[in-house]
Order: sequence, then C-alpha cells, then structure tokens
Amino acid sequence: MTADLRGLGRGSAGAVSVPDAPRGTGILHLGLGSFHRAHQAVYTAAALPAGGDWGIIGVASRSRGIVDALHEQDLLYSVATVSPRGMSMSIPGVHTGAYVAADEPERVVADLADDDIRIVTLTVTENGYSYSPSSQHLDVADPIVRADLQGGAPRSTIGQLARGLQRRSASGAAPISVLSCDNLSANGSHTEKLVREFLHELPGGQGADVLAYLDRAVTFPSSMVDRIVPATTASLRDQVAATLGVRDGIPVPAEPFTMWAIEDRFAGGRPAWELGGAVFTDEVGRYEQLKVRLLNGTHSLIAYLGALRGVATIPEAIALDGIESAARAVMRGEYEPSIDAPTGVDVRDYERQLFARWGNSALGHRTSQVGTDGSVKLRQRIPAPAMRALALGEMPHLIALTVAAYLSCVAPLRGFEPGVHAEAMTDAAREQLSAVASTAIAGRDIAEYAICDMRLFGDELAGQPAFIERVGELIDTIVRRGVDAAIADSVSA
Ligand code: CS2
Repeated sequence: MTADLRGLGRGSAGAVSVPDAPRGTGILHLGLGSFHRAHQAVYTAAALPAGGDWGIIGVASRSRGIVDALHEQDLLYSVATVSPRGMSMSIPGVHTGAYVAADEPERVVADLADDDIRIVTLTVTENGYSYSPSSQHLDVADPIVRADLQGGAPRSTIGQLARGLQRRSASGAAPISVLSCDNLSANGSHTEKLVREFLHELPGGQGADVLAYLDRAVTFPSSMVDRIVPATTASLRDQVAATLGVRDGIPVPAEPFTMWAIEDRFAGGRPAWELGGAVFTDEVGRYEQLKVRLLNGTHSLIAYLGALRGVATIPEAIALDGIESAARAVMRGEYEPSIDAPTGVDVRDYERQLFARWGNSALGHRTSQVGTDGSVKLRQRIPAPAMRALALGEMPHLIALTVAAYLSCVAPLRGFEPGVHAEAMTDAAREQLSAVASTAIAGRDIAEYAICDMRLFGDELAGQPAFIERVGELIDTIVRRGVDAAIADSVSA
C-alpha cells in the first residue's frame, strides 16, 4: 500500500478520482474542521469546473493535527459518505494552502487583505464569535477581544476580520464578502454587527475609514448550512484505506444529506456553488429557522436525553421509544408552529428525513459531540419558539425538558451521576454552573441561576417564572424518578 493520498496522484482514475489542483485561490476559510471539509469544500469542488480561481486556503484556529496531515498529503483528504447501505468516497482537492492562525496570526490579516481573496468563509462554531449570549453584542470584557482592540496580531475571529478589513481598506483592495457558515440566527448580519462593533471600539476613531470601506466594498451574506458530520474514528481510517488502497490520516465521515441556502450578495463574485446543489435565495432566514429549530433544537434534546440514558450515539438514542416520542413531540408541537417554511419546502418531508438521518447507525454521531457547548448552541435554538408558546399561554414542556436535561448533564445536582457521556460534554459555562449546582438544594436553584443570572437563553426567558419553575421541576424529576419519568411527564403534559 502506498504511504498516503499522494500515492493516488492527481487525476488518478482508481477507486476515486483526484481532481487537478485549483488554478488560483479566491477563498480564505477560517475554521478548518471536519464540517468545512465535508461541506463548503465539497460544494466548491463541484463549482470549480465552471471556472474562477476559487481554491481555498484553510486556516485552523489552534490545532495543528489537520494542517500537518494536509501538508503531508499534498493538501488532499477524502470525504466518506456513510449510510447503512454502504460508503462512497470522494476527494474534493480544493485546498491550496493550510496553516494554524495561532502560529501565524499576522498571516491571517495579510491573507484577508490580499486582493486575490474575494470571499472569507467561516465555520468557527457558535463559540467563535466573541459575543455575549445575553446581550448579543461584542464581548468587550473578553480578554482576547480586549487585547485585539489594543493592537498586535489579533487572535479572535472578529478581531482578525476587522484587522484584515482595516488593512484591505488602507490598501484599497478589491471588494470582498464574509460568509458565515455557522448555526447562528441571521449569521451574516450578526457577523457584520460584531465586526462593526469592534471597529467602533478601536481607540482614537481608527475604525472610521474602515466603516466607510465596509459600506462600499464588503457584504456579509447569510447562509444556512446542513450536513451531519461526526468526528472521524480509527475504524473509518482503516475502512478508507481498504477502499482507496492508500492511507488517509484525516478522512471526514458525513451523511448523504447535504444542504446550503445562501443569500446571493457577493461583492467580489462567487463560485457556481449551485452546481453542488446550493440554493441561492432571499429566504435564508426561513431556512435557518427550519434547520436550527427542527434539526438542531430537536438534536439537542435527543443528545441530552440519550446521554442521561447512558447511550453513546444519536442513532442509539433515537431508537429508544421514550426519546423518539419526545423528539416527535418537541418537533411537531413546539418547534414547527414557530417557523415560516421557505417557499417550496415540504416541512413534513423534511421532518421525515430528519428521523432517517438521526437513525443513520453507520455514522455513529456521539451524544457527547452534539451535547457539547450547549450554553451557546441552545441560545440559538430555544428562546424564540419557547417565547412564542409562552405568549400564547402554553407551556413548552419539551423545550423546558431540553434545558433541564442540558443542566442535568453539565451541572448535576449534588449526588446525581449523569454518566460518562454527559461528563464528556465540554462547555464554557460548565465550571460556573457546576459551582452553583454543587450547593443547590433543588432544580429550581440551578434553573434560576442559568436562566436569570447567567441569562444563557437571553433576557426574555429570564422574565418567565413559570418556565423557570417547570425547568426546575423537571430537573428534580430527572434526579428523583429518572429521565424516562421526566419524558413521560413532558410528553403527556
Ligand atoms: C448538531 C449539529 O452538534 C450539534 O449541535 O446539532 O452539528 C448538526 O449535526 C449540524 O448542524 C447538521 O447540519
């Protein structure tokens, strides 16, 4: 067996073809994780034959693993599309460079200012935007943001964007678009707001010229991205090696389903992503609601309940009767009424597909992966549908259960053991929440702290005592009578 993917050679027509390297580079991508490699990179590969110099420089924020492996493999990696029916392979081959921002922070600013770069795409997770979940504004109290405002090479994504655009404006470089591909509501205007806030905060009015450049030459289209992409495993690496005949150290597993809805506002042109199936639409907001609530909101509930039931993966969780009925109930009864479906999208069909997607046992998507970072993810998923129900005088019991199960996983009351999958969830709020949970008497104490003091789900829910009460009761039910009893109480309520 040849050592690595290079052994296949560009253009190889073996088990899978290796495309020619892109002719030029027009995209800088921040957040070189698995999701980017199985999503935007795949769409860009489909668009390249239509022309344009749209190769991608991929920038990882801190971790060197992917970057080193890409360099060892001639910037190639494979995407394994996995379903219970089998696996199919492809090699996007669209990257023209890769590096780690923490190692070369000045290079990020230089690349952002490079005239050839006309799109910056972002997958830095909900956590990577340096904003306060309660106020939704730039978190100027964050020491990294504060340091970025003082000068020197920026380390926050928003600081990098602002400093890069500042340099771009100074050199009069070509128009550019910043395309967020994270699960945030109105991700384009949210990113724009944070970049503008950063520029406003710069000492001595340094940001004024750049703000004018933003008005003139920079757009921030919104986009909705969708594809379930779990972490890779050693067994996938072996399977891929058996299929390709060479080893790939960083294959990406992904489900067959994929979707990308994008607002068509690109200041410096764009690849023909529609060739990969992307939809250009004025209704991105509706696509976002559909996806962030029906898919991601329900996904969180499945993950937290699954972890509390002691199962490692989403397909195992959804196969449990109680969890499946809770997922159906939250989706139909609490999320669906809160969305305006995009024109031409059949919501019931989307929902049916979701159950098949979650049940994809070959993917092995872990409950701990979906449950990670709940403190920022849930802020996108639950407040608006919960407030809609409460305004109608209805209690959103299953959304309350989502919050109760989340808190039981990351901030268990004294004496309650949430299990190994809950313990594996990482969350920036874990430490602060756990400190309170360790002295709390009842679920209500921790619910109140998370919702009112930390304002994890925004200001509006903090003013809803009945909701807070219900979350507290459900935490107590989980502790005293177990997670199945809490599901039964919520589904039948
Ligand atoms: C998941 C998402 O981890 C999570 O929170 O809900 O990563 C989900 O798999 C993707 O958004 C699917 O497009």
